[in-house]
This record gives sequence, structure tokens and C-alpha cells, in this order.
Amino acid sequence: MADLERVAKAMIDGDVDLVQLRAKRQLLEEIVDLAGKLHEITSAAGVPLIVNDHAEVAAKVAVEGVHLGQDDDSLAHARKKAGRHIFIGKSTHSLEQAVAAEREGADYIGFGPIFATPTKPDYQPIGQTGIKRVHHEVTIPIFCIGGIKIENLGQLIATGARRVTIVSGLLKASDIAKYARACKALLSPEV
Ligand code: 3NM
Repeated sequence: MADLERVAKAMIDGDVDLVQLRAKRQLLEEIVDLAGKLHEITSAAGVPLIVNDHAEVAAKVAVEGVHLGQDDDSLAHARKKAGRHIFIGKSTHSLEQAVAAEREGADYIGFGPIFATPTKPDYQPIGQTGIKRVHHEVTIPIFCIGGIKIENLGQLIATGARRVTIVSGLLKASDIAKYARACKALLSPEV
């Protein structure tokens, strides 16, 4: 937990817009526990916390949202499980899935993996070519994800990306807050 707390605080210090708890190996009770502790930190900073996969966590902890994979609950089922209004996002891996997720009622989508990534090794990267098209066809917020680092963020933005989710780039950064701030500066340059 100490590490989770340190990382979350550094991300918030780096001005991230959202924090997502991705706990793939933990039991549901452990995720509820982690989400509760993390939410104390994020809510104090006014940063929404999104929990992966398990909408029932939202029935127990005041998280702001849940993120679903293609094989998780349907949007409708997840909303029922949460039992209150929350943001629900969905991972999509093609233009078709992206359009379908919006139609299903998702509040936002993840779109990727853009690049090959050890964080999600079993997925074929979809590359940058679909980014412009998905932004044309889908109106809800789109978070590009997968292999995104500060080094390739500029080219991704040039291709049309507006929002990104970064996992290992942030977690492996020697200064997480500084890394996040540098990414934000590229995404929302002051005019
Ligand atoms: N979901 P990193 S790609 C968790 O395409 C995840 O839905 C993806 O991690 C998707 O920033 C991905 O370390 C991995 O590459 C993102």
C-alpha cells in the first residue's frame, strides 16, 4: 500500500486528470480495500478514481468510475451492479468495437494497444492509422493506450490523439510527477 500511495500522490502531483486502479491479480475484497484507500487520496485532490473490471466495487467504495474490458460485464449490467451514477468506460481494440461501445452507452473508451506493450502482451498493436478515423466516428472521449511514452506522444498527438492512458511509462519514470507534467504539457499546451 505504501507504494500505491506514493505512486498515486506523485501522479496527482503531476496533474493527471484521472487515476485508474488496475489490479489484475487481486481478489475482489482486496480490490475493494485498495480502492477505498486510494480513493481517500484521489478524492482529497479532486481527481476521479476509476476501478478496472469490477462494477461491484462502486457499490462499496465511492469511486467515480469503472473501466470494463471487452470480456467483462455489459454496460447495462455494470450500471446495475454499481447501483448509482458512475462513469463507465470500455476498452476497445478496433474502430468497430469503439463505435459499438459508444452505442452501448459507454461514457468514454480506451483505444489500443496503439503500440506493442509488455503491459498487455497478448494483444496485436493496432498502430496509429486508425486514430484519426476513430476521432471522426466516435464522439465520447477517447483515451489512446498501449506503449505510449513521452518519446512517442508528440507524434501520436500529431496523428489526432487528444487523451492518453500511460501505465509503464509513468510507473517506471524516475520522477513520476515530472513525467506526468511533461506529458500534460504536450497534450494541453498553453496558448
Ligand atoms: N490496455 P503501457 S493496452 C492496460 O489496448 C492496457 O486496451 C490496453 O500499458 C488496451 O502504458 C494496455 O505500459 C497496456 O503500455 C498499457
